[in-house]
Amino acid sequence: MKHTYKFIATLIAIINCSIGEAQNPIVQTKYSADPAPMVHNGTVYLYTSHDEDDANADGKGFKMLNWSLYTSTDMVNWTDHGIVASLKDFSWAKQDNGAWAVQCIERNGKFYLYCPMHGGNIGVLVSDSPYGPFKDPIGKKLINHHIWNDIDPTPFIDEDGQAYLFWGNPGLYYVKLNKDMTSYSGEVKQIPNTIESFGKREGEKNDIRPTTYEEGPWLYKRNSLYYLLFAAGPISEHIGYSTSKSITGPWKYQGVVMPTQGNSFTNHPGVIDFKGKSYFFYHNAALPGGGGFTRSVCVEEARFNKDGSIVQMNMTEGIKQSLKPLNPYVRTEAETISWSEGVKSMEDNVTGNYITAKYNDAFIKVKQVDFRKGASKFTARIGTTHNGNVSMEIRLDTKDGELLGTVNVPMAGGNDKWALQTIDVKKVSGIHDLYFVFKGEAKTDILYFDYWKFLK
Ligand code: FUB
Repeated sequence: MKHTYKFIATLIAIINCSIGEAQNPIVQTKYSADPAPMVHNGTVYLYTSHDEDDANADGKGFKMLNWSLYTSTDMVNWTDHGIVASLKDFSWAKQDNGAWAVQCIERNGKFYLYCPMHGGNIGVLVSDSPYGPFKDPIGKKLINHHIWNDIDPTPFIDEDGQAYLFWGNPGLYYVKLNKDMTSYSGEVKQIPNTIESFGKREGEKNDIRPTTYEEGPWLYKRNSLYYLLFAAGPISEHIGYSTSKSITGPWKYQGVVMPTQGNSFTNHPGVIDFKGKSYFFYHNAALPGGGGFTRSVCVEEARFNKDGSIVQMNMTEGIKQSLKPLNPYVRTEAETISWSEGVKSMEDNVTGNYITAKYNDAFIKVKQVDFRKGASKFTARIGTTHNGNVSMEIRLDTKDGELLGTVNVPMAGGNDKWALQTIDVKKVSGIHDLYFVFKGEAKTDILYFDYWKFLK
């Protein structure tokens, strides 16, 4: 009963608290962890693991059943594509827990998702699309080296076409993947866990973990130099890194990328180059109700010194400037969000992904929308199960900013029955942050919102 109260209190905290309109964490509509960004055709695909809302309610720590996907083309607005893979995709895996840090990589038009199942080794899924559906092509474990240590796989394809898979806690292991990406040649090798390679561990003497290397390896290459970022100990983790002229080492420890911050006992790195900048992803416990088992992914712009070393970063409010203003004259999913409060993401087989507003005045913000010469109409696919007095206000620049119009939300039915509502709006032009503010007196699920679009 005590746990039930704690769970309910956490849920209330999640949906009622405001932590200010930052850009971090990237996802506010559910907990997310272990960011694994991938750049493909001008879009960032951010795969994450997913901490369930009631994780640790039973005192058993992580509760992780599936993996999610978010995308962005501007680095400030992220579209939720929901759950793209889960333990259920592996017929041979234990189904009750353990969907830890995943990573996706593309090769010859196919997308390979390397999935650790804690206490069950590592499997691989493949799809023709980064959005899935993902299928298990081999029907068995890909890596079966050590039942507990086989976690946090990170794939990497070098310029000569050789692919590698690194992984592991407390040791760092690797194999050379074959061109099919679903098998490997040769033995599993271990990167020697030396102080030269990973730095001396501070604090307690730890024979199993003599260095700062803990888990969460991430491979990245820049100007012919290989970088290995990793979650570093002692707990609570910070992010450290090493470099090498060869992917198989020897690696040289280079120091701290991000110190211990953010109230989660884990952290987890991911690095990409995108549209001329570099970005560093990580996680913390910043959302209301957040903690070591209820984490949230964040991103910072990464900078390098002239000698190639990484400029150390702190956890901040995040990326403020969009890389490309959003076009409001094409259909935009309601789950494309730069910031939200009181909103939960939903998905089903009929509608796909959509959002629900949990209380009066819940809102979403879409950053840097370019209305150009002007919009005069607005249309939304929306609905509610409540009769009367449910509406959505469209406002500019702040949650209480200029009111462009109000959509009355009809009682369309449930979240599988929708209405397409079109209204006249006040003439608007130029670039603005756009707010949708949800109004209604119901105790929960005030309305459902699928997509929107402005008309000139
Ligand atoms: O999310 C579960 C585990 O926590 C990951 O596999 C580790 O990297 C740590 O973030």
